[in-house]
Amino acid sequence: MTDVNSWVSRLFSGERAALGRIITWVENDTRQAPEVVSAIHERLGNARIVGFTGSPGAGKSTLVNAYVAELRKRDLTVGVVAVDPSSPFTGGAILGDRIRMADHVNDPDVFVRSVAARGHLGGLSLTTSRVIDVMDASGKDVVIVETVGTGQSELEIAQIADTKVVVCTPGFGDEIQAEKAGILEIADVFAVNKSDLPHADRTVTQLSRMLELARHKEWRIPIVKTTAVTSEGVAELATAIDAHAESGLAAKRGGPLARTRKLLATRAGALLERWIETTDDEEVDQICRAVTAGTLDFAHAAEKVTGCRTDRESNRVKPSAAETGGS
Ligand SMILES: Nc1nc2c(ncn2[C@@H]2O[C@H](COP(=O)(O)OP(=O)(O)OP(=O)(O)O)[C@@H](O)[C@H]2O)c(=O)[nH]1
Ligand SMILES: [Mg+2]
Repeated sequence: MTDVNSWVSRLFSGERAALGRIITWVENDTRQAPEVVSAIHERLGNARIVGFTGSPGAGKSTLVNAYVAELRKRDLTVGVVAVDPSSPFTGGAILGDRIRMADHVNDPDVFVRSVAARGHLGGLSLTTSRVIDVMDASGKDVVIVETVGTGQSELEIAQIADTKVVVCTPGFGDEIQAEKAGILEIADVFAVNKSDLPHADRTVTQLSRMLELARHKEWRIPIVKTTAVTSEGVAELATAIDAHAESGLAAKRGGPLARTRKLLATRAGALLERWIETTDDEEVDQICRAVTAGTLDFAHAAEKVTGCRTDRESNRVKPSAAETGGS
């Protein structure tokens, strides 16, 4: 048995030291990492992956800490991945996260790990996904991913989760900003945290109005009021997460294959973006000229350039095998 294999079998038997070591390998993309990936892939898909995202300081870590306690009451084992896309260092924010998870440091069935940017250019979501996989393979029942902020890379990471909890605070709904649109899109469950502060009910009302306008129809997004510091509402939050996870939607859109697909889509999109920006291709030039001149709209131009079209009926994107021609 190779060194990697022996560590992987220790991982499968739930050994904490193996979990820590193997996460370090995949995180740093060491020479052992590819072997780990293929050794664990058949053990994936058993953990429930729950993402917590939201504005800085909304109380995500405090809420995760309380949610972990709730899961432990149900005798479920838990892995927590705290992602910090902004910091290449294990700095202040991460240290804060560690302290707020302190309730569980002596619990052998809770494993908390921070993942920082650490020079993985554009690869933080891949690293996060791998760390999730390792926790999944180690037999954790639930893996929680906390991402800070609401930027593009944070949203990308948040989307790896099977069930996405968006954490906001009273006042969130007072003004609709563009950056909130993205967060509204990804939410499966809303937590209005710091509900001990004034105006929590008003925020719930505003949010439910916003969500009525959103296109989610197959799943009614629950809005749960929580006070993470006292654990009030956290049992209800856990119930709402369960309901989503068991609705079949999480199964349909989640799991290890869906994570891979999401990451692949992002990378393919980035390639296409670079090609369109830099190519000398005559057809791309023509399409740009037509859009600039107002004779072609962006939606159709994008379809032409990618060779994909959106079926108006089903809203599904398909490769346009038969070009109908004309602009
Ligand atoms: N009043 C009140 N304060 C809370 C509540 N939950 C968290 N806080 C406080 O809000 C502050 C931020 O909490 P964190 O859990 O670190 O928030 P976070 O969203 O993880 O922060 P970042 O990871 O830095 O984005 C801390 O001082 C918490 O004690 C709550 O329910 N009510
Ligand atoms: Mg935090």
